[in-house]
Amino acid sequence: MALGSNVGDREAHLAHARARLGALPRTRWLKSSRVEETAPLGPVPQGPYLNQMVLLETELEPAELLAHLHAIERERGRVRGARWGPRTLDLDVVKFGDRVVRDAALTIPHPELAHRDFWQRELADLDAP
Ligand code: A4P
Ligand code: MG
Repeated sequence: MALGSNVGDREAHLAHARARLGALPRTRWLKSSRVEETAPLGPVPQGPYLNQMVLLETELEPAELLAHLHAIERERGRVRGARWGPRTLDLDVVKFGDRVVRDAALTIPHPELAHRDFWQRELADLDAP
């Protein structure tokens, strides 16, 4: 699961997300990566992000997990503006075990997985002993 924030108190938004993800039903917190400051990607001019990756074990279905993620984003006042635009909190499912999902609401693995160096570094943190 990828966490991203580039508006407001970015550390506080990530801390809130970690706390809520660790308390999801039928879900166990395993570990988290480093927090990195990253230059904004994409066409919209905006401030730098804090990004982090967390590893969870869950019995939730991907769609159930997504509904929780949207609720957590809303708790931080997330307003859905331009795609790839600035946001208080963005929660993306990067991988879900070996599951492949391609429907209107979810694409797993996340299509940007191969293109984001910082995600690769953070995933490596999760792989480290
Ligand atoms: N959705 C589909 N697949 C997924 C998935 N695997 N995980 C759907 C989560 N959501 C997924 O998302 C729109 C819809 O995507 C969701 O309602 C869900 O049904 P959104 O969060 O409103 O839109 P978005 O985030 O603007 O678009 P998207 O495609 O999720 O973009 P990303 O990949 O989140 O990119 N620069 C830096 N440095 N760091 C960043 O983290 N992030 C973005 C946004 C742009 N630039 C960035 C970063
Ligand atoms: Mg997103």
